[in-house]
Order: sequence, then structure tokens, then C-alpha cells
Amino acid sequence: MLLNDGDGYFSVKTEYETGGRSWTVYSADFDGDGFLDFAVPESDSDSLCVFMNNTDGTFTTAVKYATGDSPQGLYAIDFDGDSTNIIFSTIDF
Ligand SMILES: [Ca+2]
Ligand SMILES: [Ca+2]
Repeated sequence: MLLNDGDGYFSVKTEYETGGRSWTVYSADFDGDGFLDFAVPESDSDSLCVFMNNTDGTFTTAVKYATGDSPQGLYAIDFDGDSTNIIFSTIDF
């Protein structure tokens, strides 16, 4: 992850470990605190890695949630308008 310094430049990278192969990332405010969080499908362990925003430019370590085989993509949406999101993950059949 490269943070924008506000002047058109980016910071030195910060790595967030998923523990395996990850092909995409999705960002949304999962917990409704006003700060974007992100999630990554991780196909080696058939899980979804969720990183919550610490509100200081850093993120938590991954919390892994089991999915089906080889999750490939994901999407989050707030169906009931309470500012918290449900996360969908697509899997490889
Ligand atoms: Ca958040
Ligand atoms: Ca909701």
C-alpha cells in the first residue's frame, strides 16, 4: 500500500500480509465508522482477508473468514442502510 502525501507523491510501501495468493482488492467502509477498510480474497487458504482501518493511515492485520474453494472476487454492499456492509465473495467452480 502506498499512502498519498497530499502533494501528488506516495509514501514508501507498507505491506499487509494475506498469507497466500491474492488477485484483487476491494475497499469499502465495512463497519460504518467513516474510514475505508479493505478486503482481499486469498485462494490458497480459501478465505477472505479483512483489514480494518485504524484511522491513522494504517490497517489491522488480516482477520480471515472461510469461503468456498479459491475465492476470486468480492463486493460489499449495505443492503439495509445501517452503514455496515455485507461482503460477497465469488468462488471458482
Ligand atoms: Ca471502516
Ligand atoms: Ca447493513
